[in-house]
Amino acid sequence: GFDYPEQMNAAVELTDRMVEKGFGDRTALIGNGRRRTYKELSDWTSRIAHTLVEDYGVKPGNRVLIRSANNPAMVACWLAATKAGAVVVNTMPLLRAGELAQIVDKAEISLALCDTRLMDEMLACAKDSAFLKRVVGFDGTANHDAELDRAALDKPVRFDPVDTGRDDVALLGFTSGTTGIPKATMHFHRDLLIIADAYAKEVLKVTPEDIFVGSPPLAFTFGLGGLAIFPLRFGAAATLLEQATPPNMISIIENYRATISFTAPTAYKAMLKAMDGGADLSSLRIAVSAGETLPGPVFEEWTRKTGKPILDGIGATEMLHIFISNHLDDCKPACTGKPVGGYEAIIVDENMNEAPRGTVGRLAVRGPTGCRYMADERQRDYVRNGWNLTGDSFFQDEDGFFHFAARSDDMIVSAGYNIAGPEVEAALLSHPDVAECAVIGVPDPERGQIVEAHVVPAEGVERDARTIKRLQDHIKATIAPYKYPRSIKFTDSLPKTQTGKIQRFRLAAEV
Ligand code: 3SK
Repeated sequence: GFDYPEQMNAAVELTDRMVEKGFGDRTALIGNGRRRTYKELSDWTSRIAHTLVEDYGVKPGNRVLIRSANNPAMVACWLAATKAGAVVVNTMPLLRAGELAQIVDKAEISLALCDTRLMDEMLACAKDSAFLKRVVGFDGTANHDAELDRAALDKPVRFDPVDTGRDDVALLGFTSGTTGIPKATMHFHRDLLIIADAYAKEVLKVTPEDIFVGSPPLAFTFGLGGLAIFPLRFGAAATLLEQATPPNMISIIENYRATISFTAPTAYKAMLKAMDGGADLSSLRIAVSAGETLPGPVFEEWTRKTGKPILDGIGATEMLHIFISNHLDDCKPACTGKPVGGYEAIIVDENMNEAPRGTVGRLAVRGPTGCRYMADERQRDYVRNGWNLTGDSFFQDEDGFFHFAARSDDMIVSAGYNIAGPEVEAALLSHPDVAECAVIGVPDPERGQIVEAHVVPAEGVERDARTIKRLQDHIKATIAPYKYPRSIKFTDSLPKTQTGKIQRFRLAAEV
């Protein structure tokens, strides 16, 4: 089990406690051209916590929104608000006023901390808000030159812990999923530590020598865990990139000799290409992939070139982080792995009966970090007997490994055949003409649905009938021929959520 004192605060554990444990002089965060030690982070977050309480009247349980790209100041604001006992909602920098307003209303946000470079949409959201009373700017660069920074400057570096308990809500994770309607899940102080003490300890085996790099926004719990909680829990260092493009990640890996990366399959594909051009990724000891299922060809090429596997995993905002993962010493290609210690996963049919091994069904998970929706009706529909019903179809093989089949709504039924769109996508991605793709089902008078592929071609590839024929032949030769896309459309880019998930429903709606 995961045993924490009844009275505890996750942010104190990740900052002040790390200084007490002797990590004070070690690097905690690297970003915007600066390094900050654990002692500096502890002092910084205490000063901001004082400011939140004394200048802005934050009380335990108040909801505080943070709006920023990934940078050390965002981490400091999140930790400080958590230290002050607030319930934090981290938000993506690309959200517009209307999207922010949905979150503000749902979470009843009273205070927003916003990088001054991102103020316009935040202020537009605040203008007509019934809840949001105050927006305070912070400097996301290293200059400390904004209202919050100035107010924090002369505050004490010691902050006496407020009265938070291990089962008090510390974080609201918002998920737009692929439907676009935001829903909030509640996470306790203890949950923030459990994801480190479960997944990060067991799978990543983090040591203080590790240096983390990655692309997921801190506003997505995948990023908050991978780029803040995991490094800070073990005295390691996190590098934070406001623009986490593959070239930027590569230069961080090369310059800082980063050891653990968190990103999605598309970025690993781009990194593989960069390796051909001489990029040195040899410092990486673990590459974590999640958010989208990892295509077999990307796994195989990575393993061939680096001698190490990419560890595919599946997580959910509802569960806070990854709950099924491949392990370094127990890893199968083209599959998602086995449940992380403390979590259970089963495959169920529509009546919640457990499906036999090898049968595709809905993935259900339960574990110590979820799932608690803020709206009761979702809890009733998506959480049954403590099992969180995910939106994914999986099957479990005879060795206990879980294999992704499709998002439950990505299953295409064509002429009576069940076709998993992602399987066709993986086959397309194994062809050098394809840079990115998404496969959907479109209505067809004869077959009910046909498979349609939207393809971003690789550089220099003609968008013509010959390429279409080449790709169709490739699919027929790679997987069961009935799965081949009868329609292939070329596009410059695919619609994605801000966390990088392809929004197939948008392609389907356009069709
Ligand atoms: O797989 C995901 O989408 C995910 C969601 C939240 C946290 C972590 C992960 C990997």
